[in-house]
Amino acid sequence: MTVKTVSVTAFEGQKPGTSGLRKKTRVFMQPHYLECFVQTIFTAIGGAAGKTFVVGGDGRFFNPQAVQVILAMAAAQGARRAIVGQGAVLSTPAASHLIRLHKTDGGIILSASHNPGGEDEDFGIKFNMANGGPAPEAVTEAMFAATKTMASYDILDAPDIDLNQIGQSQLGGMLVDVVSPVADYADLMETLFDFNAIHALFAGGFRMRFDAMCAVTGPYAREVLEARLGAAPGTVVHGTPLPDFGGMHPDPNPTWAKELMDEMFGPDAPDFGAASDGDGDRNMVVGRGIYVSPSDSLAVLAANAHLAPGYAKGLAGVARSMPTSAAVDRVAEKLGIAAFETPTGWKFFGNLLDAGRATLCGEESFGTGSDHVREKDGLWAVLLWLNILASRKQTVAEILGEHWADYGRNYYSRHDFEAIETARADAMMAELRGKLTSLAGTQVEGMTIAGADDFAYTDPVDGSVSRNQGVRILFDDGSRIVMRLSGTGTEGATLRLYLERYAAGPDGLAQDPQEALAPIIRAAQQLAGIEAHTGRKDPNVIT
Ligand code: G16
Repeated sequence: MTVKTVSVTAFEGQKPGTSGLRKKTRVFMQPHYLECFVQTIFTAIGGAAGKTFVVGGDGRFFNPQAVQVILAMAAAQGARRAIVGQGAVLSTPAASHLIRLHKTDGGIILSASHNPGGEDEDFGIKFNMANGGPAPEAVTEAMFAATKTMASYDILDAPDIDLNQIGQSQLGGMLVDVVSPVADYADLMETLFDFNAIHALFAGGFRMRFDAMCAVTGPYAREVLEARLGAAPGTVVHGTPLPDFGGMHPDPNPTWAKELMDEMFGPDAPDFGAASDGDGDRNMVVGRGIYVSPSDSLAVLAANAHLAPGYAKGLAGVARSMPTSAAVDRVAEKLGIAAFETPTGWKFFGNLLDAGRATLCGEESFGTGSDHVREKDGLWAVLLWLNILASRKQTVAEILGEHWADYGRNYYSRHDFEAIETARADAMMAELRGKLTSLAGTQVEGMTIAGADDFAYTDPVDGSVSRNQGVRILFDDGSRIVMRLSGTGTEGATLRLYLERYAAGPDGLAQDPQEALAPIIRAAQQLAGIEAHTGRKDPNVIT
């Protein structure tokens, strides 16, 4: 086996976004494209020599071929060992766990998360650090810088290795360890939750539906829910991962997980429903006849986490991304613990978790997690809900109702305007940013604006500063409008409009969120001129 040095011309636009590099699959499949980006990863981390990496992906189209390329490049560049999920598959949280469990130097994860998969859909790649978490901005910026001067990469000229059999083999000087993608992760879950109580819940007739959306979580959910916790066979649906996710859009929200929503709001609905995304880090939770928004889910989990053995001694603090509703802040205040507000992107939670300052983190984008790994974790969130349901012996609707009665309700919704022409979206944001300083004190829709800014974050652990993380317009009654452009799309620009209004109760806690937020929605249209700029009046996705 020989090492080939391949000369290349640098590609433009290999800039990591909110969570790694995401592009159309065909872009990744063009000669040298993936290789160049893998080379920049190794360059940015000071080389691969002597290092151990976890490698795997969410099983989407091109995942197996990409893993072979990464292994051949790691071997050519002197890596010591690669730990690979059987079949080249690992969910994102399971990869994070393996990085930590084996104390590796990091991991390369192949996924475009909740974006559809297939030859004409999306693909992605990201690097996670030795703590198991996504590379911080300083590292992704070093990667992007390296992409611009890329001139060659080294790769081993070797036949593909068999990744379908668990066991060890040698690729050049590198040991390849093919491991079960599921077993270690499932064992970790047993250390955090009261499996006996959840088992008893299912044994008592509690019914659940888990929609894995033909993506990576199917085998994890079957093992944990059906095999270890005794949920009825068939609890997990769409449980076989497919390269194109069976044509499903594996984004667990009411729009894309419509089949689950219809079942949960239909006759004879199960007691509890959940869905997860392409790579298993996102979750949606639904009770019988009631949808739980991700921001409310985070708040309920924070208020009740002590009921699970892994969190019985309480939480050090909680963290949420800036656009996530402030519902969890109210819980933190009552518990007397810190609440952190970070920019969008799980990577911003890493330092807080490592420093022991936050135990639970969450985002409006259907991500919730804790310090057990350094990624958000869909099945983990579902298990914490199950533990709480088993312990409180109440329905989801009762738990949510009591939560709102205790803390008040943060009405919340996100409106997405997808595939807008990038120049028009940029012009709209620039115009809005230009008038932020003049908004305070003015009135819109009968509401007074208290202040407006572009969110900047100073990491309390390492002091690094991240600017321009989203426009905030704050009203004097605590309501908010937040606007930013997504960093995970692959087509044009996606405008995310986040809307929030607080109702203290006891009255007015049971409104329809879109009705409760109607004046704020109108205010956003007026202030940003969304229709005038983009030609779009209504969003494509509402969560
Ligand atoms: C990623 C990030 C999340 C972020 C989400 C949406 O999730 O890890 O922190 O909230 O993207 O980001 P954006 O609003 O920029 O599209 P995932 O599940 O796609 O890896």
